This record gives sequence, C-alpha cells and structure tokens, in this order.
Amino acid sequence: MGQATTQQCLVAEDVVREAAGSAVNEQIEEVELTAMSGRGGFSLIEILVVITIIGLLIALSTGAYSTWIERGEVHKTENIINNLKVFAEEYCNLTGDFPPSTLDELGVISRGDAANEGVEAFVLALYKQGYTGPRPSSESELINSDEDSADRNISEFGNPVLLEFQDAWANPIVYINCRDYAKTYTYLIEDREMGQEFVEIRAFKNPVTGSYFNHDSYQIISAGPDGVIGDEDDVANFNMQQE
Ligand SMILES: [Ca+2]
Ligand SMILES: [Ca+2]
Ligand SMILES: [Ca+2]
Repeated sequence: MGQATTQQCLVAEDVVREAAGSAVNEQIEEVELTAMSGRGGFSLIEILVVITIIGLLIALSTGAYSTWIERGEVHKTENIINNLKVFAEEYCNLTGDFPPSTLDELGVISRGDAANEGVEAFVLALYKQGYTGPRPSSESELINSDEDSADRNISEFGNPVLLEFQDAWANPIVYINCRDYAKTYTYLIEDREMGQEFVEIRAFKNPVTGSYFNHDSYQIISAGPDGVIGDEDDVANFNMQQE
C-alpha cells in the first residue's frame, strides 16, 4: 500500500511537470509571436532616415572621387609641363635660343585662324625637319583643337597640320617665348562653364614686382581644371599666385 502510494505520487509529479512544461512553452511561443508582430515592418520615418543616410554617403563618396580624379589630372599636367621645360631647355642648348612662339619665325603662315600660335610654333620647332633634340615620342600627345594647318609642310609629320601640346583636360597649353611677352595671343580653350571659346592671353606679370614671370626665358601655362586662364587653379612653369 505504501509502495503503491509512492508510485502514484511519482506519476502525479510527472503529470504536473509535463503540464507545467507545456504551459511555459506556450508562454515562450506567445512572447515570440508578440515580439515578431512588434517588428513587423519599418515606419516611414525609419525608411526616410535610411534613405537620407545612403544619399549622404553617396554624395560624400562622389565628391571625394571627383577631388581624387582632379588631383590626378593636375599632377599629370604638372608632369607634362615639366617635360615641356626639358624640351625647351634642350632646344636652347642645341640652337642657342628657346623655341619660338610665332609661326612667322619658322617661316610658315596658318591657313586657318590665328589661334594657339605660340604652342603651335613650339611643336613645329621640335618637329622641324632636321631637328634632333628631345620631344614627345608619340603624336598621340598632341592635338589640333582649332583644326588648322600651315601653308606648307616643314615638320616631320608628313603634313602641314599645326598641332598643339595638350593638358589633362584636352586644352592646348599656352607657350610664350620672352621675346613675345608684349604680344596678345588668342587661344581656343574649353571652359568648364562656357564651353569652347576664343580667349585673349598675354604673358603674366608678378603683381608685386610688376615684371614678367620668367622674364628672360618663357612661360608655359595650362588653364587647369576650370578651363579659365589666369586664376588660382592654373598650372604653369612659375608660381601664378606669387605675391
Ligand atoms: Ca592655329
Ligand atoms: Ca592648331
Ligand atoms: Ca584656371
């Protein structure tokens, strides 16, 4: 009788435990369902905040990318101008003078406009038939932005096309021999805001001393990223911002 009672108690205890366990499980499931129903979707404000953050991240990365690209283009133009300085100095060593910046000195006349004359004379002098000094190894570094040609061929190109050195933004680079610092040149340059247009250019003077930069040699100037000559983003063989 005592043994039977003990067994009955054990069975009753199992039943209670089972019942209690089932009740706890039901409660857990209920809590989970409640939690799931609580995050059933994002509110409109949450979505707007996420979109705004993503937009800001895209804007920041695009701006940083543009700055990085522009810095690379400025660096490339500085290298081009450094190379042009080497060509001009070697030309002087071989001929006793820096390259001319008028076609007249080379004995040719432009059949087109009078634009880009200084740099066209520089290119023509380096590729003049019989000249053996250093110069760009490939014609691909040259452009003819004003699409003109000379009245005759004196270059090694096999045609009379009047080519120009170009900067990283595919604009002709200005070149002026010190003999022509008082001359007004016309260049066809692509302005980032206004598009391609003819602009008048003269050699630059130091605003403090009043004398020309590089007064006894030459000036080489790129309009820089904005395509406007004479402002702070220009790249030149002298410090344009010197005061
Ligand atoms: Ca021209
Ligand atoms: Ca030309
Ligand atoms: Ca500029």
